[in-house]
Amino acid sequence: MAVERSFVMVKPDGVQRGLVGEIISRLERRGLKLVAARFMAVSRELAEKHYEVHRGKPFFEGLIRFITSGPVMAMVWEGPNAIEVIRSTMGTTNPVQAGPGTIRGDLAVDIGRNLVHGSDGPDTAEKEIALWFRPEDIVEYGRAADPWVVE
Ligand code: DAT
Ligand code: MG
Repeated sequence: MAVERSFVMVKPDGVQRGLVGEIISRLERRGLKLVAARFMAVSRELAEKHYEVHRGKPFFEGLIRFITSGPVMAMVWEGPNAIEVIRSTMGTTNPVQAGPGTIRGDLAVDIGRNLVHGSDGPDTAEKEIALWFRPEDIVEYGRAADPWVVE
């Protein structure tokens, strides 16, 4: 069981709809640990770097406009297998297919307004965390409940 870190962002639709607390709460209740957070406006430059892999796709321009359209809650979450745990908590990219009980399956209906980002693998997690945070922004700490979350 590998302890991992994942970059998670509540996108502008989540902020505008008042779902920041709901999304954080779901990750907290899962047992994951918040180790960095930054409520911020996103520049076009940062958005394009973050979504570089999608450059050239038909939805790229709309995606960049959306992500820069309002503030986001950028975070780093830590835990055993955090990357996969967060992806499954989020649900599939298209909320139409996302299962009930997932963030996107419960709270979203449109692929272009799917509320939340989570890193899709260890390499992207490392890159995204370095893009959005400085090393000193990550807080290392223990929680009394940790032994009740992980054996
Ligand atoms: P995910 O956010 O689940 O990692 P992704 O990396 O494939 O999904 O795409 C990034 C975002 O781009 C996604 O959250 C929503 C948007 N997107 C992806 N595919 C799209 C499509 N076919 N039409 C519109 N938006 C799309
Ligand atoms: Mg992705």
